[in-house]
Amino acid sequence: MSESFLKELKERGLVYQSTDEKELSKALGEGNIKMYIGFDPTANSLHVGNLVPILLLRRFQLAGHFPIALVGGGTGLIGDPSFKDDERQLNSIETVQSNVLSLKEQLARFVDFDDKINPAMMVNNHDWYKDTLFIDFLRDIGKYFTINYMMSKESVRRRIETGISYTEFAYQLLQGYDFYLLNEQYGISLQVGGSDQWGNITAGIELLRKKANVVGHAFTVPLITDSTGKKFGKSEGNAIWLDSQKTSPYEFYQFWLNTADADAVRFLKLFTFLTLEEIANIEEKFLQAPHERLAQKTLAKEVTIIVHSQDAYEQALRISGLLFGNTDIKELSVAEIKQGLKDVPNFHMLADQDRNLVEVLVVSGIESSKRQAREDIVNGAIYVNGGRIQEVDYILTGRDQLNEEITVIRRGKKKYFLLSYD
Ligand code: 629
Repeated sequence: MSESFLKELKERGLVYQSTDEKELSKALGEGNIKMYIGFDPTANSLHVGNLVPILLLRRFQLAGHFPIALVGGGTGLIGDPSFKDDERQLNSIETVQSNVLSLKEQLARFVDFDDKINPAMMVNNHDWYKDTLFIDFLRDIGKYFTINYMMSKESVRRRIETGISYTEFAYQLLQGYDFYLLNEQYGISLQVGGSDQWGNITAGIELLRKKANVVGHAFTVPLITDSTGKKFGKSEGNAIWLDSQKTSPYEFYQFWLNTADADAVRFLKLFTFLTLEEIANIEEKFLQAPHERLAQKTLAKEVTIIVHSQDAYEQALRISGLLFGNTDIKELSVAEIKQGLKDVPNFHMLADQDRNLVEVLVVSGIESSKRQAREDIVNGAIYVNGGRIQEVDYILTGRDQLNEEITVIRRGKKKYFLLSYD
């Protein structure tokens, strides 16, 4: 079953580099392997760029192994130089501590700590670094690493020109020591990370071999890019966060729905728990009718449910339905309407002024002339907050202001406009 687990991970595109594959496969075969993935608290939320490793924790648990999520409360105070062009600004201790709490809460949603057979675990490397003496660390750990070895890491090499502080240079030793310590304390023998983590992970393998005479295992997952080669995980320059306060479930859903045809099936394998067989079925239908976007819709649905909830998915669907005329505005709260209409033309109005609808339609640019506005009203093409208005001298007043914040104007079936009040 374990050999088939590794095989499945590979078929899903989840294995990029690895230590000796026979050894790895054997270790998985012996069953119940303990593996870990680390996340540094550099922000107060994880983002979709972390999602493949996060879901891997769950894949391991589902396959009967023990996943351990490490939150880097210690390493987060230092800053990983891997694939960063510039030295990082140090975060304050308070910021790191508060980020640790947020990350712990988020990670906890993806694994089960109470499983009777193979429970997950969470550790924080600040728990051991807060008591580690510098002199001890240099004597006990530093001695195992030559400068040549440390400088050969890609994360260091690419910074030779621009500069790297001793602090960030030392980062690989910390991650190396984590692996060593977790092996000693809990028997963790496998570390997984993104391909940017290979240098740090192999530092741990090296330490395990030299200091404990233990063969550690590791593999990396590929860094995800989309078919245009663009870095994955941003929408209009903004990161897509897992925290619903930072990226609403609706925005989150839309991000996945907008996946290019060329990426959608690959993403189903990377980001969902659908079986490869189920994905093959979806692919077949998708290739026959790409315009129906079955792959994107399934992807957006599955990932929104995994990261948020079934309710959040249904809410996202309802909000999405607004623009396409499938959802009645009355089914939505003002907050939901604002999300769904955040990209439609928005016209600012003074709150305490009653205004003639025809006039508003013209000054806001919804209609090109008063004559056209009147004609559309009479023909029943103008809706205020979902209700058709057919009186040409209708006056917009306070009662048309939802929550005293907005009025939704619709022209025809799908053309939306927002009036918002200052
Ligand atoms: C101590 C710290 C460890 C093991 C790992 C770490 C964190 C690691 C790191 N990881 C990235 C992060 O925290 O910086 N040094 O943002 C991030 N990771 C997930 C994937 C990644 C990686 O959390 O590995 O490749 C991208 O998703 O960049 O003992």
